[in-house]
Amino acid sequence: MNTAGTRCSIFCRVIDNFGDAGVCWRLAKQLGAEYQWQVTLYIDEWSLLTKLADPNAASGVKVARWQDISKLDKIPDVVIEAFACELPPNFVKAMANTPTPPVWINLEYLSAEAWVESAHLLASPHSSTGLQKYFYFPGFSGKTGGLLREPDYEIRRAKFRRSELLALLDVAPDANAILISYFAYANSPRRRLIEELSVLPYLTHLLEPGGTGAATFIGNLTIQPIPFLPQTTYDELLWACDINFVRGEDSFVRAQWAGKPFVWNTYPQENDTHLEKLEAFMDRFLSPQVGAGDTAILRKLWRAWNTDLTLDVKSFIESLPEQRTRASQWQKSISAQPDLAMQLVEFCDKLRGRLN
Ligand code: TRH
Repeated sequence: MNTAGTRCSIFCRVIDNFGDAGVCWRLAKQLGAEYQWQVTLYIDEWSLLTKLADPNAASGVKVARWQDISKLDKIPDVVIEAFACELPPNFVKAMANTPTPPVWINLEYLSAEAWVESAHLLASPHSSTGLQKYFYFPGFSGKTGGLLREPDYEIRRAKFRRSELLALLDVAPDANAILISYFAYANSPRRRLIEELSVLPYLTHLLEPGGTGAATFIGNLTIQPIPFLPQTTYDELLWACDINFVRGEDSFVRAQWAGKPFVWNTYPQENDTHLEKLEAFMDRFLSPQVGAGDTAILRKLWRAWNTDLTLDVKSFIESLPEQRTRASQWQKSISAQPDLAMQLVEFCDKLRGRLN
């Protein structure tokens, strides 16, 4: 399949935090570098990209401001509307008026819930123009759009030197310390975690990207703020740590690729919808097909982490060998699926063939 030169615009309006920009940037980079698509990413929060992006990794990608959409003189071949961000009506009109309208994709949020499989790739006609918009759902099964993963991921990992990263970050954990990365929402029970870690009979060292100030020491726990890292260095942090606390969507997926034990903080939603997402993911991740062993410890900890209940971090840490095996088996099982960019390119190519 050679779709090189496909003109693609990705549209992203940041709702909050980093995930919307993070996912769009990752997808843009991969479509540009791996498939040689000519990608323009229209985004309303430029400042976020400068935090996430690494300067040498954007071959084939142009970043534009949201208001520059009106300057677009040629309608692209593929339009990716991220997370139903609503394209400007004039732009949609211009799409409809082109002799060959673009393939229009609505890239949705990730969820492990079963209904996603039946909604993936469904077409929905746009109300005033009748243009078809296709729902594209990332996911964990063969009936979804897969997960974002760059083709050089394992190559980068093979070259990775933990000692170099720790030196770069000025992190010098005790040789016996359990190293933990921490990225969670403000409403997570962080205080409970700190209290529990500090009284454990093991040394723990918690790294907080984006934190400020000096390191603090509480009982057996060291808490060390580190800078907010570019996405590629953040991957390295996940490889370097024994346990990763992650949140939302993209860091959650990266922790799964890292194949290390992780604790997921779901993005808080109205009516506790996020707890349904949590259960749906746990059902997949903890299924007997992924691995044998006691799943109750992890289920209890993840539920507590997302509902502010007493945590049992001690049991989790004591079961780390088992947790490592599961995380690595899960990583193998999701690696066996075609990645999101590959599936998306194939789908767009099929539709363009049909439309042209
Ligand atoms: O930041 P998030 O909470 O983002 C999102 C948004 O809130 C979004 O609206 C919501 O719907 C979605 O979550 C589910 O969490 P996420 O998805 O993990 O995005 C964080 C991004 O930041 C991800 O691309 C990884 C990146 N990152 C770095 O590059 N460096 C870092 O040091 C850290 C901690 C994260």
